[in-house]
This record gives sequence, structure tokens and C-alpha cells, in this order.
Amino acid sequence: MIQMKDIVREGDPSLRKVAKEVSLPPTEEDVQTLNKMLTFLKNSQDEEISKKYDLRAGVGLAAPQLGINKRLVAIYFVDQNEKVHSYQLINPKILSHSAEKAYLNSGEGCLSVDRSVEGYVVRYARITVQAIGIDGKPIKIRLRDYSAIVFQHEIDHLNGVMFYDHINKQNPYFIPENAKAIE
Ligand code: UDB
Ligand code: ZN
Repeated sequence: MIQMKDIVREGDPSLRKVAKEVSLPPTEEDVQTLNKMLTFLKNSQDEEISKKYDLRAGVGLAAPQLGINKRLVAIYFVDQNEKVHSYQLINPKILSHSAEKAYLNSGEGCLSVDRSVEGYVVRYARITVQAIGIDGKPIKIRLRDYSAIVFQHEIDHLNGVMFYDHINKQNPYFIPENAKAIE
């Protein structure tokens, strides 16, 4: 079971590498890694389990955050309409994106960052992602708003990019013309 001690933190070189493509079909080990990642996210959002193991409620996790240099991502959250967004992705790639941008009003944090960082993380409002599912089959997903932000945050980890790399250094709260706020 993945715990907070298994998640590498800021300063660890794993977080700044470009992760390696996973060869297909995925090995049993890759599948196991993705399953552990998804279980961590679910556990972290379970009141009892997260209290017992002192887990931060996570919505997404990328393999480099476990020190694993592979392009694997898990995402899990339940939206306001109680729709479950659960993904285990291999080699995800942004095929296209909107001109419009979006940012979370409350900023972003990261399971690998133990401090709060002020400022808006401006990302694309809509993206189309291609990936391989845990079953080895290709998938194409269209995402918008909060979902698009979570996917971009996780795909960034595969490229060694941290959320604060996107914050304007002159003015952390700068909002470009074409960017909208997401609650
Ligand atoms: C998170 N969690 O998991 F709206 F149930 C953040 C942390 C850093 C605060 C743990 C989060 O946003 N939780 C959350 C939000 C909800 C409802 C809910 C839980 N990440 C993932 C991460 O660090 N992945 O590498 C940071 C998010 C910031 C924007 C997208 C991902
Ligand atoms: Zn992160």
C-alpha cells in the first residue's frame, strides 16, 4: 500500500526528469503500479483510511512521484454531480488544446510539495488526451475545466514540470485575457 512516505518530495531529481515511455503491452508490474496508484487515491479520500494512515486527499498521482521513471498516471475524483472520474493511463499525450485558458481560484498544491505556493497556475481550459488504458487499448478523452487541470498537472509530472513553473514570476496573480476562473 502506498503511503505518504513513498511519495518523493520537491528536491528529489525524479521530479525533474522526462519519464520514459512505457512499452506495450504493459507488464504485470506496470499494471500493478497503476492499481496501487489508484488505490492510494481512493484510500486518501476515504475518511477512515486517510486518518489512520495520515494521507493527504489526492486526486491524481504520476509514477515519477513514486520515484518510478515511467509515463503512468492515475486520476480519481468525484465531481459535484457525483460522477466518478477514474483513470489509469499509460503514455498519455495532449493531442490538442483550446486557446482559452483556466486556473483554479484557490491555486494548486502537490502531493510532492509540503508548502503552500501562492498564485494562479494558468493552464488550458480544454484538452484532448490520447493514452493507452490499463487494458492495453488506446483511448481518446476530451476534458474541460477542473478535469483538464488535473490531467495537465499530472502529465506535467511526466515531463519534469512542477505546478509553480506556470506561475507568473512578476505577478503570481496575473490573469491573461483569455483565462477563466474555476471554483
Ligand atoms: C492533489 N488534492 O491531490 F476538489 F476530494 C491535491 C493536494 C495536493 C491538495 C493533495 C486535491 O486537490 N484534493 C481534492 C480536491 C477536491 C476534492 C477532493 C480532493 N493534487 C494532485 C497532485 O499533486 N498530483 O501530482 C494536486 C491537484 C492540484 C490541481 C490538480 C491536482
Ligand atoms: Zn503534483
